[in-house]
Amino acid sequence: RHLRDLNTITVLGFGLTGVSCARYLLSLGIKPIVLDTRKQPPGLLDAPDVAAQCETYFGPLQLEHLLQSDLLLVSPGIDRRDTMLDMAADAGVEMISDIELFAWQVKVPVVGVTGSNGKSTVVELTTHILRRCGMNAVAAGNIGTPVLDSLLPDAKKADCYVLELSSFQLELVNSLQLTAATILNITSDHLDRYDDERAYERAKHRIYQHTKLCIWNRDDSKTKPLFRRKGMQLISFGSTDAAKDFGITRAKGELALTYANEPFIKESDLPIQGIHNILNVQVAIALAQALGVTLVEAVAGLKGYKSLPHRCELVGEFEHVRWIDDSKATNPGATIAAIEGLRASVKGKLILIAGGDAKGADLSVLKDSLEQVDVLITLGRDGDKIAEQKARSRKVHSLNEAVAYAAKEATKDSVVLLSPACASLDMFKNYAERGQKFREAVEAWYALS
Ligand code: UMA
Ligand code: ADP
Repeated sequence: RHLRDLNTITVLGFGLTGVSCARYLLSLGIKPIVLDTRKQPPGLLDAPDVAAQCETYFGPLQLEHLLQSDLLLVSPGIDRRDTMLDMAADAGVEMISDIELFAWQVKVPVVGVTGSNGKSTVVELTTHILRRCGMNAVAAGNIGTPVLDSLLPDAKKADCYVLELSSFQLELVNSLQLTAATILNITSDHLDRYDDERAYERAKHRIYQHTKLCIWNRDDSKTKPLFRRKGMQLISFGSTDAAKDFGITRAKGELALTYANEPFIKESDLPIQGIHNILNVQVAIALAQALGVTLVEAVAGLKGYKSLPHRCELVGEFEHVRWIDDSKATNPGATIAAIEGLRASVKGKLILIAGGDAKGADLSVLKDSLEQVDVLITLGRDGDKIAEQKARSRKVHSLNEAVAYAAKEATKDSVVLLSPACASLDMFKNYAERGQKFREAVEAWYALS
């Protein structure tokens, strides 16, 4: 595609993605129009130099700005169902995400990761393996670095990309050619942005459109490609053993990962623990193999990987109580994985702190897992809906209050788990701030008591 042939390119949204789109276009000598519904979008503060070089309109959208565009680059935070966007689409304005523009321009192999949970872990782990195998792999996308930043003239040279792709980004992708891609799992999330679960699933499945090797989860049949296009290959992963694919075997009381029924590494030798992380490792190895690394090299490449913060991260052990920050659990699926993964190793009580903005999710799916929790503490906008799933619970209004109550309830060898099953935006800037405030509250409690 020749971007220079288009008269007017409009960037919709001026957050991380919008800034990167505008900066990339400017680097090609194209001056875009930039719109954002917010009067003071973050890009104004973060990239005043970029704003100064573009034609900008901030505040309520105006249809005429959309209609005069030949191409609209839509940020993921913008709801595609917006009436004004519908009208522009009906009028023939082409709409794409930054990922699609990246797909038009990229020259090296790309692998992609989507799913309700585990995306960032798999992207980081795959990138770690590839780098240890000597490749200049670059991680980008929903993980936090917009993809177009990685194509700027002064960006680090990449010989392959590992992309984290959200359902929002995939909605407006049509020609992304992936060497390999995975949908890790599909559980309820983002129902504030989709008419129903099916619409969310369909957005995720767009990742397989032009993918050579689709890596799907045998434990979650929703992840299997719905169509098999010519030349498409499939490989699966999962928690059972499998003849041709990745699996798990249980021998002498210990779990081991298998490929084609052959064990190749024990769980205790992995850098991250828990069944959900074993699945994440299987996928990272499969993605690395698709980019030319052998199984033996990929396994060696796992060494030295450090898990990301706020994903079942140990804050500390104080007076025989372990405090775990799983603030990144922003949907019920992640919280279920944390409870199931931890329960067996907790000798005392398992105390859960949950609640926040549920984004329209059905929280009743938590019911069975909450049976395994000894004390439930709820907070935030949808905390009461979680409390309804268990006979007894304690409602609090802040993380400080939650920590104080948990500390009083905790007995020797208990675990206090912050795994909210909800987004943080009702009370915090983001999940990272929520995790940090939790850590500070725990440290302050033990400093004072
Ligand atoms: N917004 C407006 N008006 C606008 C544009 C945006 O009100 O005109 C609001 C949105 O409703 C949203 C917020 O601004 O609440 C941010 O939206 P954005 O599109 O400007 O977001 P970016 O700053 O570009 O960040 C996005 C991803 N955010 C979202 O999809 C909401 C980031 O993922 C991603 O790291 C970044 O692009 C780079 O690719 C974050 C995220 O929360 C981590 N993703 C969701 C998730 O993981 O669950 C999908
Ligand atoms: P994402 O980028 O999809 O949000 P992360 O790797 O950041 O995924 O992890 C988010 C949450 O999901 C954390 O609470 C983590 O413990 C949990 N998690 C990680 N991998 C999986 C998995 N394969 N299945 C279910 N939950 C997972």
